[in-house]
Amino acid sequence: MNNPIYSELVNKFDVNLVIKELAPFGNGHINDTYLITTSPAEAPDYMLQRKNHKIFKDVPGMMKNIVITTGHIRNKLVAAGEKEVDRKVMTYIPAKDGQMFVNDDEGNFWTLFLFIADCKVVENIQKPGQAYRAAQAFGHFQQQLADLPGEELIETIPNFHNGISRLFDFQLSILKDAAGRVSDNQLLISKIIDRAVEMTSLQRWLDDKTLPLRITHNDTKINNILFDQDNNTLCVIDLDTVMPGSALYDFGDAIRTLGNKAPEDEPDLTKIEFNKEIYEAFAQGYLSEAKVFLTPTEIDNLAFSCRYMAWEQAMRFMTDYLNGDVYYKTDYQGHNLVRTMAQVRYLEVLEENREVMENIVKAG
Ligand code: GN1
Ligand code: MG
Repeated sequence: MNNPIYSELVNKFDVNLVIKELAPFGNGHINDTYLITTSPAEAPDYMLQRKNHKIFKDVPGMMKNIVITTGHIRNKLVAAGEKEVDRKVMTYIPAKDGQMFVNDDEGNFWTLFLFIADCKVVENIQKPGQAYRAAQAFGHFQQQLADLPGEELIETIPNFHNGISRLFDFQLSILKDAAGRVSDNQLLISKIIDRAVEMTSLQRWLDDKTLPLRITHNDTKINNILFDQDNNTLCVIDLDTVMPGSALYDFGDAIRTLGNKAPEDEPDLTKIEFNKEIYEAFAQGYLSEAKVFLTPTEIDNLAFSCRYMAWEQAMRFMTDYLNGDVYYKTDYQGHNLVRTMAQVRYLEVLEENREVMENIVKAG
């Protein structure tokens, strides 16, 4: 795929590169990503990404967040004498006009960043040691940003993990019933609504400052960490949603995928089981980095955050299903419903394991 349109786009960035090949990359639900292989072979490769501006309504603001946070991390790495800075933090390339993106004729926003070579993304962790290191990477990321004033960052997607506002959107989708899907799914809907009082407490604690607002990643799926070939972590990627949030979002969201033995869209609900070993390793790894800055209330609610994020995600998938599949990319008809059922089942599994999870945090 060596379309002239892509070369034209790439030429607008402030970098000299010769495109050898351009190919779709990865499996994100939101943006479109392409790997640009360059010539000569030893020259660095790049990633070209079309940001979904229907979802990210303020791409310039989002890119400003990314520049501020990656710059902050980069400065720390340099000060610490890190030799491979470009492998430990993402490097975005500015456009020739100084902006951090390029627009095409259709008003899309394109960004370019350095491809980190010799690395891998994992979709599923089975080894506790790897989960421990992944948790350290996310905890370290939060720690690196702990001294960055939150006011400098915008809310890329307002109310992104705000359970009260997500619940409102969900109820609206039920009332509108745009795709005529409510009546067939009453039981599933009630499983989400039944937990609303408990789950919205996280947002109430943020509102009344029982929980502190920090700078968080907000999309800590395991596939947002790069590992080297020896399974050491290199850096945290997919920084689109880095913004003020709760540390609990990041912990809970990571366990949403890592603590589940099955994928987030597993159709066979009997396969959805809690992975205690991985959870334990993750909790210990996270605490090894985050204990120094977390408050006791945050630590006390780490296990709860896992249930919260599963609930929120179930509600988001179901909202999208009821709205007629307008947000997430789907692979087949009913994909969002399957995702919702899997998330609700996972939530139930986490509820069954509540005590075990709380004890592991206490011991960590
Ligand atoms: C989206 O694009 P991806 O897969 O990194 C979503 C996350 C969800 C996730 C569910 C901006 O992330 O919040 O948790 O799908 N990102 C956005 O798999 O909505
Ligand atoms: Mg991603």
